[in-house]
Amino acid sequence: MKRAILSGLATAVILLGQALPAFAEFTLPPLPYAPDALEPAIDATTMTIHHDKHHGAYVANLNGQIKGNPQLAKLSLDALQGQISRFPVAVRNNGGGHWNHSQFWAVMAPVGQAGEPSAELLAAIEASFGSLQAMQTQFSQAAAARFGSGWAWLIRTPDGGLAITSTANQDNPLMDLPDIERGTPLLGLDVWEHAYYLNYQNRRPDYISAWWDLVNWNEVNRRFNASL
Ligand code: MN3
Repeated sequence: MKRAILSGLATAVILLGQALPAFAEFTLPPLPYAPDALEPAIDATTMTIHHDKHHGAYVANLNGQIKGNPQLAKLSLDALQGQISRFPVAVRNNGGGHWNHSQFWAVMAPVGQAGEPSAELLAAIEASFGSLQAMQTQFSQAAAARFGSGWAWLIRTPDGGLAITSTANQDNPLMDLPDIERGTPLLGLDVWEHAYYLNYQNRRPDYISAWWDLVNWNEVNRRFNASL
């Protein structure tokens, strides 16, 4: 009797396995801290709307593209970025939005928990920019100058150096697109108005300046080490 039940269970598991859809959906990662943890630089309402509604919509819309683009189901979010040119613009926008925001939450931390650049990262920054402050100035200028919506990035370039770049909309430096300076993102800042408008209105430079206190250098160090 017991054996029959187990056998029946095994059959059910096999049938269930066959009935499962042949794709894995993308999922919204939870914020790694409370929505108010980044105040006053970024307020809790902005964080909640940004994460739950904006990032949530990119994930839902990306999943909505799987049926029409079944090869999406076989790609990790990271791998998708490097072959984004094969896909329609809706996958580019929502797949980029999902990747970009997943990194954005991770590269921020509450003030006092943000660490500092490792000796190795600091040496690389000084080799490419002269000083940490010079890198931050160049990054802030790229973020302020990005017309309309987009992102500023510190990247590790294919030749091993570091560089500052920016991308429009939800593009990022991993994408295989002709108008993008490619590299491994170490730090990316969202300069869409939805990221700062409630608190800062049109004052994007003030948002950028306040954001530096939130940079999670422990995570940037980890991304730098992984890129070596
Ligand atoms: Mn955003």
